[in-house]
Amino acid sequence: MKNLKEVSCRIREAVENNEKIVLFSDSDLDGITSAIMLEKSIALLGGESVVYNNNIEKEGRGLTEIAVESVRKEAPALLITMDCGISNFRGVKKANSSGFQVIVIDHHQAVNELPEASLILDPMQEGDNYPFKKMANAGIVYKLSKEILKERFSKKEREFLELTTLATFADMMPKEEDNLEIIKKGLESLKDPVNLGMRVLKKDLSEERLVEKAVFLLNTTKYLEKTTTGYHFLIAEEEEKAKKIAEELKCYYKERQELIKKAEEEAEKKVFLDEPIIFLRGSFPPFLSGTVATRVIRKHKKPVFIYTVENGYARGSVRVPFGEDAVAMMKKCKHLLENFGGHAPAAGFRLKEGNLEEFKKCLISRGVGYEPNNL
Ligand SMILES: [Mn+2]
Repeated sequence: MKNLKEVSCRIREAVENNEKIVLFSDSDLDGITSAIMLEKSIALLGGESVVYNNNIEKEGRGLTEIAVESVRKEAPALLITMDCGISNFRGVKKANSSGFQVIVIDHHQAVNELPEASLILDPMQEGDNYPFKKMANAGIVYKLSKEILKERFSKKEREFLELTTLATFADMMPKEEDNLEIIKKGLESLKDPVNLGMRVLKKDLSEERLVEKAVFLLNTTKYLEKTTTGYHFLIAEEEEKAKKIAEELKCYYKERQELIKKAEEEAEKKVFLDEPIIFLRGSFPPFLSGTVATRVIRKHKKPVFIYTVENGYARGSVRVPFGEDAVAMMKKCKHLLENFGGHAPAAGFRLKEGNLEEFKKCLISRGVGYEPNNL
């Protein structure tokens, strides 16, 4: 994998030189497990790192300029993004000028150019010849940890397999090749979990049911000061604490289910089936657009663009029918967008509110929804 050795070397060097390391990850299960594995690897080498999860509601997705403001007080430092960063051109630029050296670790598609990071670890980037491209970000960090820790990796192997398995399920990555290898071993380990949080959730569940439950409870959790309850749950070292957080997670999950139900009903009312794409504005909280879009496409099987508007900007999620490519669709109209990125089946975008109508027209006029945008 391109830059795997280089990133590993740079992290080991930072630990040796007592440099400050900031880990900035997405706040979903893939992001938090990535951050936890790298944090633990660095700790095992005798180094220290500070973890920040992306507060998407406040900062927007990824290492945005606002997110750089949140971590700015840590500069100068080595700043490592995880499960985000590959399309945060402006954020990375700002981080560079704020006293950070940036490493991007991501598994999302790069859009046109690459951010000005000192190193980029992303199997989707041009020039990466690693044959398997469909790992969760945690899968990449799993391999990186192995490279960083060398023989010491065995101490963490089981727990990291468990965490990577959770992330691979949460991100719905295909159960094949590298992923399958990890999942098999991860599920085996989850029969009697090493991770304390997972032990607390397990009770009498089978390992498969445990993963399902963990994905429900941990893929979206409450944002605290710098990190999320999901992160705290998975790093808990005392059973009482883990149990207490588990109760909070269950409560938050319930509240969220109610919000999702309402948002879904609202979206369903706004679907016009006469158009080749579903393009609609929600009045629900912005972080729900992805979940709602996933539910809408399950039902209607045509490209879905769902967005919310705040301060003159629209931010939304795209889901497309199986085998089509959401990022390729948006590339056709990228002149109207401020930012976009993601995977073929699921992506996101941001644009000026005033460009919304034009964006929709552009997509339709360039064939989106009429002809399949095949991969
Ligand atoms: Mn991910």
